[in-house]
Amino acid sequence: MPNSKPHLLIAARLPPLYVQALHAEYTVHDRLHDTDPAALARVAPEIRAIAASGESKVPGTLMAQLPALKMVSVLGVGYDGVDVAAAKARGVMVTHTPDVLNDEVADTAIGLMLCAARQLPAADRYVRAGQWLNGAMPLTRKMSGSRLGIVGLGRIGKAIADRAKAFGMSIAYTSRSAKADVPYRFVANVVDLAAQSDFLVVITPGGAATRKMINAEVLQALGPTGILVNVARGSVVDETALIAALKDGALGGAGLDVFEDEPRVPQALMDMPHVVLTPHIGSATQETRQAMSDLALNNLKAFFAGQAVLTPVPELR
Ligand code: 8YV
Repeated sequence: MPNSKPHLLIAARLPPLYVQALHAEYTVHDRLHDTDPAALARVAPEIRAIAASGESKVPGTLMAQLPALKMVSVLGVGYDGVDVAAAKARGVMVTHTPDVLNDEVADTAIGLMLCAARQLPAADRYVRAGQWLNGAMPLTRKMSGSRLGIVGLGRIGKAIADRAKAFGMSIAYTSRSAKADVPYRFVANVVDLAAQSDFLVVITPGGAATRKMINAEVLQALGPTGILVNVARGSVVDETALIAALKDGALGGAGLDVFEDEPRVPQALMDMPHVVLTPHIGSATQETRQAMSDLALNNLKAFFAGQAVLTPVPELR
């Protein structure tokens, strides 16, 4: 019997639990565009869908190589790597996985704030290295009761604010416009927000509109005791300016889950013991990746059954 499973291209490294589920329903071509363009050219006329991650690049040039492409399913809330305008022009649907990861990414942001303020990773290293025997570790900074600035008050930003309330933090935010439905203080300008914050947490979408939004001026405003946390996209922060600010003490510290050129992290950041670094794990728990995988699969399933997809990206709603 001929293989009747629809052909699908995986655009980037995806979590194994999702890849396994994809194999059950589709004829999967894993990253052929990167590893074997000639093989991709042979199967290109068959490929009807792309499975991508939040970090994947799905440019218009890739879509143009796939004449039967009708659907891009992103495992992630962010889809800044997908050329949505090109997809729209070709009649290609794009879906993502909002909401199911709000708690996880918000938990990660709070974890990075605590780790950077209280220096928990350094404290762990202190004990393991036997340094406690020589005396107490240097004092750190208090998080409870301090001032939080949130850059981007979307679904995840609000989940971060909910948690910060329990820490007695005063909460302000910046976004394209003030939100009517929140009790937090709106600050129109990100430099002003930074100047009024002890912690600046970045959770705004990536892409051209926010590229290097957190620049030298913002970091300067956050100041020598300020802490920057980025759980959005590396592209939102000017990494060169960040390294310079951390080096010369213009900025107090940072907790970073995302970087400009993942998985490559600048050596200068790795050499700073007071900076907390994690490998883009904002949504990376068994439970949340399962929920994201289920939603991404259900979007594909609905599409191939001729039904409305569950979570199209806003531009294609
Ligand atoms: C990744 C993310 O998508 O949701 C996003 O936008 O950045 C992450 O959750 C995740 O790494 C899946 O690949």
